[in-house]
Amino acid sequence: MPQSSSATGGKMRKLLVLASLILGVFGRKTFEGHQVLRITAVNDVQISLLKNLTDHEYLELDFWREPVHESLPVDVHVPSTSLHKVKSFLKNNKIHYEIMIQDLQDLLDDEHQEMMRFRAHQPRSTNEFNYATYHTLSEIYSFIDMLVKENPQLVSKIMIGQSYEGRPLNVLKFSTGPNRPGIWIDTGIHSREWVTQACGTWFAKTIADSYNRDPALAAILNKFDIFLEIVVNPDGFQFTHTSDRMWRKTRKPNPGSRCVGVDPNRNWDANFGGPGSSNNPCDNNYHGPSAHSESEVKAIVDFVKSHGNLKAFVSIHSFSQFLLYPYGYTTTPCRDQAELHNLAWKAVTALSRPYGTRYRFGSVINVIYQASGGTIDWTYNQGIKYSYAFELRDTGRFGFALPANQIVPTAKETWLALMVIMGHTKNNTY
Ligand code: 0X9
Ligand code: ZN
Repeated sequence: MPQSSSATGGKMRKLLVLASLILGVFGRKTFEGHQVLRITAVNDVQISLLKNLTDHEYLELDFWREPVHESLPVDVHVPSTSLHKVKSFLKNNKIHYEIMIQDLQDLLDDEHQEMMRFRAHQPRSTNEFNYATYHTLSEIYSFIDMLVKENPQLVSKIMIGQSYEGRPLNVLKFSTGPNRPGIWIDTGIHSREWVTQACGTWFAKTIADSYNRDPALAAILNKFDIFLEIVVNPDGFQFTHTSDRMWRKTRKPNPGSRCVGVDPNRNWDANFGGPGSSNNPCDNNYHGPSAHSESEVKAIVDFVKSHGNLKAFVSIHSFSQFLLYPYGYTTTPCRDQAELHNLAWKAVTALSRPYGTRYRFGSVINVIYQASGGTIDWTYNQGIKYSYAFELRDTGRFGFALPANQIVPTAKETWLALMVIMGHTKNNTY
């Protein structure tokens, strides 16, 4: 009896190992017991201690907001296996921290359940589409097709390229006449920033519906085409749904490394490879082997160049509640800093109106940190004056796991800021 039970035990163990291997390959990564800590450093010494933490790869730390200087809190997602080590390190160095997210998996379970509640219902039109929940990639692709079908005079779909894994890179074009200058808006370049793709769908619907209702939007659309790419990084987005909700980068393998993916917001030819980007393929800020190495980035580069007449370029991220303009790679102010600053102030003022949401604004390097190879630095240097990046809600309570009930309010307030930027672009383009 004991013998056979231990034999069964051995088999069981083998089965368990096999199951966990299969789960490792095909399953969804769990974040059970993972916490997000908010660390407040009070001086340079503590900041550099925190920066050193990033070198310890075995800790598998995922910085949601990186250590830069004392004025900004550091948010770090810590796996359960590293929690004890990280907390003792902080205590030993008298660095203050608080727990922002007790158990990341609890939040993601809520998010998943909320998505499942609506799963049974397949929308037959963009009116039936639920803007207040998160959607899968295929749901967003169907949404795009429905919107085009419903508004053939106004909306069309352009495929500007293919992702590394072969998915279409779809851009919605809103146009009321030929040969117009263009305004570009993108969401989802970082795949885990789910509120951005969700806002992208809301913006698309709003543009399609408001052309006949909102004179301010009609005035913009009578002069400009609007291009909207809702899922810039579809491979990453798909991966956040199937395997790792916290995936940020592209999904291209890196030869010679076990780590996959490039940070598409470090991959642009604007001081490519400079400070504020990493040459380590395992890093979340890995710049990639060369500028525009990622087909998702190259597709936009080719589009911008071949269009040749984009007047505004707005790239939407989350989180932190910032409105940013160039530069990220240098402290040298950009030529249009005064105008961009003023316009940003007007935009965040409009944004605060419905819910009182407060944004900081300024250049990337001043407001956040030095970042090389970023989108808007490249577009600005291409001559697109109104180049902006948003970091949407929130300021860290939920971070990338923003509850779905905040999607529509976030979209509504952001839309007001976008209208200010687009209106100004219209009034100042000749
Ligand atoms: O690090 C980044 O890429 C951005 N923050 S995020 O948490 N969304 O990843 C900040 C850089 C902002 N600069 C540009 N968007 N160009
Ligand atoms: Zn981002």
